[in-house]
Amino acid sequence: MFKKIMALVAVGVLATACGGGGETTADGGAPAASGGGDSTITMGFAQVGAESGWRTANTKSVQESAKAAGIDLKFSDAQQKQENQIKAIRSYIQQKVDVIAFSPVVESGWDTVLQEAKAANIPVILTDRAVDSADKTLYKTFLGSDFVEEGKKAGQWLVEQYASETGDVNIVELQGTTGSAPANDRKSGFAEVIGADPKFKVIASQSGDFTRAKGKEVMDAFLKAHPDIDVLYAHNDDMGLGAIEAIEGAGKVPGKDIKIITVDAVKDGMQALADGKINYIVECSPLLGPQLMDLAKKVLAGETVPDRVVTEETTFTQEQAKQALPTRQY
Ligand code: GZL
Ligand code: ZN
Repeated sequence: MFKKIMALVAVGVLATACGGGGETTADGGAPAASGGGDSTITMGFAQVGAESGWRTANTKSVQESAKAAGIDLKFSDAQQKQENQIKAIRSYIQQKVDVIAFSPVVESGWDTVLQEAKAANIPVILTDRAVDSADKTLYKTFLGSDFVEEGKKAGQWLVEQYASETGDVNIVELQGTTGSAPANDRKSGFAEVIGADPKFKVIASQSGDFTRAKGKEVMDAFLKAHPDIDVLYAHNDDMGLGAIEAIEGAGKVPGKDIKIITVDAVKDGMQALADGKINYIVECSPLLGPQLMDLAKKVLAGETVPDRVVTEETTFTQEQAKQALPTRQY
């Protein structure tokens, strides 16, 4: 929409300038494009799904920010399926949106559709998760957290908590969606930090697909196979909350018998942290909407934007959660 207007304006100006044909409006501007268009930017956003509290908060941030920025948002939910996201991106290309933004559910398999967007001269902005495309011209910028850093922060807390421990520390890990950037990177960052001390043993590690249901199911299996679990590292709060149900179902006390570290810091996670059922949460902010809309306007105005915009985020102990809860935005 936005691009067509600009083209019309150009034609309009040319027409008046060289006195050629092409009717113009009274003020000499070009006639408004069909469909009563104005200079509104149209953005196509292909969301992962609605798998977690984080995702719901992220969707809300994108939708509210588009409205506040006067950007016309087309929005799709892919139910965590890559083929649905690709279909959505293709439909945005057909609709000739001005800009496409999305959070790639997994890292690989995007080059073809991103080349189609490039060929259609529609800029793409990555938000939240990254792609592994070698061709960096396929997108304008990547706005999101540093997931390796998040994994390291989780590992760092564990190293500090068990500094005086001489025996083995048996860890089970609930990974995020297989193949997703947050799962790959939170795993590697954590492993790098705890790898410094052989007492830390990851005795089981499996995907819970970022959902509560799957987190509970996999934790049930871990508990049956391992009576000796000391720590759970879950790649998001939702899987941690599902695991808490499994731990309590096994007659153990979450936060005491089994220490729990999660990532996100959504409201339900922070409540469990304040209640002592989780021991530490590494924040991953879903509030990417305002920065996304700002980046889209800059890209469409032809301004250069940084290749990478890393979101600001922190960590929470049980005490800090009690302080932060009352004013938590998500
Ligand atoms: C991280 C995001 C992850 C969250 C999960 O930025 O992609 O996906 O950590 C969400 O809660 O499902
Ligand atoms: Zn065991």
